[in-house]
Amino acid sequence: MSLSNDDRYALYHYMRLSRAIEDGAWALAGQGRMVGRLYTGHGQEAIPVGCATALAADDVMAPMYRDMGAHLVRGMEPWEIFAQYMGKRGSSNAGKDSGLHMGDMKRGIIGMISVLPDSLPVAVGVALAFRLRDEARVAMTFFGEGSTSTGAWHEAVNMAAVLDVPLVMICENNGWALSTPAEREFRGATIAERASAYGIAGARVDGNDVEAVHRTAREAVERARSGGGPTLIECVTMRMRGHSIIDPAEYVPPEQLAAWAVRDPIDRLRERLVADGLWDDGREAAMLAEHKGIVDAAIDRAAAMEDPHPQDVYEGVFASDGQTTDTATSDGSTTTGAGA
Ligand SMILES: Cc1ncc(C[n+]2csc(CCOP(=O)(O)OP(=O)(O)O)c2C)c(N)n1
Ligand SMILES: [Mg+2]
Repeated sequence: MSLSNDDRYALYHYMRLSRAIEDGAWALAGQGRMVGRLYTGHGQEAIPVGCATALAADDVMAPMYRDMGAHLVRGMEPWEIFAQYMGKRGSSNAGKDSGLHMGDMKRGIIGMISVLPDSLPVAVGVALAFRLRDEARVAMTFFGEGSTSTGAWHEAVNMAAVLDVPLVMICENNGWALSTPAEREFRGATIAERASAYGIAGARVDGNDVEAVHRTAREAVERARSGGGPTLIECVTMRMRGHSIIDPAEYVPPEQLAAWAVRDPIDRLRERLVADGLWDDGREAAMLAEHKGIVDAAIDRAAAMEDPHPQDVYEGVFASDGQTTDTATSDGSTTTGAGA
């Protein structure tokens, strides 16, 4: 399965833009203009980009808080990401959550669920719906290696396997779950080897090699779409910054960071493109300038948006399908009636 030059440029563009947005957001946080926390995807960009580009337009994806590139691939605009970061009224969840805990069903993106790894059982349900409706569609979801030690993870993988649903499960093994190193999270050598215990396909891939990630994800998406069932893919990578912006991550050994710094996924693809005669300093400078313009314009547009209104705090929170529900009011009392 070979990638065209345009495919490779697109992988490079999405990884670079993702990092430019994160750097812009980091600077914004330093100016006190962010609402809530900022999580990092720095060094892990190959995984969301390589995987999301393997999906078709009507497939559905449930990303996690490090997967900015996956949102971009699905068409989320940078200004929408900054509107979310700034907690604006017109953002994905109207200022009610922060970070990349955002989604857009029109683009097939299920918003991140904070309780880990609960996006996974939801994705199993989405994939099951596709199978029951006889639709040739695929669901994909992402989780860290830390979440694979929870009961919900094992139940969901088992259910996906037994029901043989069209699902691709991406584990981003970045070596750490907050301050807990991988060797204190599980005993087996790999996450991928668990696939055979559940009777499904599994693969382990260098998570900092975007082309390898993409090829592995594409095979899994094709397997799922053609009735071959779920796949568990372990992408081996490293979290290069703290868990979130408030975490200095002093617990990470500097030599571990140094060993991974030379395997940066963006640098690696650029070096390959240069070696193949497809990239040079001029193209690099033009892309950096283009991305700076995109990020600056996105921040300005988001900053000019309206802030949420306190009276809207319950909007979009309760059922609105006409069913009778208990509806909390802004003064804290409860009314019973048609949902708001
Ligand atoms: C059930 C549950 N327990 C704890 C947390 C708090 N928490 C948020 S992120 C995180 C670390 C997750 O590590 P991992 O799954 O490896 O993902 P990573 O952050 O490394 O990408 C924890 C413990 C949570 N969100 N949900
Ligand atoms: Mg982790």
